[in-house]
Amino acid sequence: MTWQASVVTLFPEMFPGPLGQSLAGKGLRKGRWAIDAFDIRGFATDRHRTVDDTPFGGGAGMVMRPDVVDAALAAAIAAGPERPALYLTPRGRVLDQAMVRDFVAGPGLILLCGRYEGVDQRVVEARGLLEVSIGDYVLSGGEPAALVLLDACVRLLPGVMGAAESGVEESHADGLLEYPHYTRPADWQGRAVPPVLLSGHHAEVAKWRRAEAERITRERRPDLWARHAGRDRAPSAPCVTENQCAGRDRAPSAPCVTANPQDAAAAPAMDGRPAAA
Ligand code: 6GU
Repeated sequence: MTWQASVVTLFPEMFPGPLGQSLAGKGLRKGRWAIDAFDIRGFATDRHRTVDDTPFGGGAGMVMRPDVVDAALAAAIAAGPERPALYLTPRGRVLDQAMVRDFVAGPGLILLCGRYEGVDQRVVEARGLLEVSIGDYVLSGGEPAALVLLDACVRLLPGVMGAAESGVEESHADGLLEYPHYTRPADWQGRAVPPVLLSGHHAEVAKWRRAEAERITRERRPDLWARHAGRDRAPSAPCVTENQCAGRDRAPSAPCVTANPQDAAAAPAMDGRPAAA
């Protein structure tokens, strides 16, 4: 089964965009994944093709109309009703590698991209959309965030990344940042490569890399380090879809956010990361 991404957007020509290049592009042409875009403007009903209106309560900017956005979403959901549906917004739960792994374990994703001040919140509620952010800064729309999220997912699909092992040792795979890399020349502008890497002693190399990964994580990301150090005791972040729960060897600290993503009654949409228990 092909992993299917459907993007609901006012700018369908932005897709696949950069994902048509390099390894993601090769994977796309090989059929390892597929992408289609649903043009929200195509679901407008008036002769001006209106997709937005002024916000109730006043204020700056425009809000995307619930009726138009919902019709576009309905078309994407009809094309693959078993897929989780996400709304990309800086108000969402911040994406991490565990969420990416969970998305990849499923059949694909439906990604709603907002523009202007965003989408009428009633669509998010009615469709039980999982609200996801890619970090604490503001983009002009959800489209670049959708491309980032899809890049993170697609590279983990079987047959997309070159070396199978390059998914295991990379940053965040074990909750640690990755050790630094070196190649020839062994001496460059008077800078030597760490000697252990030239020793041919595999066990020593592995030990050095592990120590470097831990040091760099401790120095740069005390938040990741605290979670890594306490990973046997503290429960990890709640899972995002049912996939992660199924593969878990212990109870999550919180229930699935989207036990059934299309069923609005199953779970409320999430606006942020819950505190670890
Ligand atoms: Cl998902 N959307 C927008 N507009 N800005 C963002 C974001 C998403 N994630 C971080 N900033």
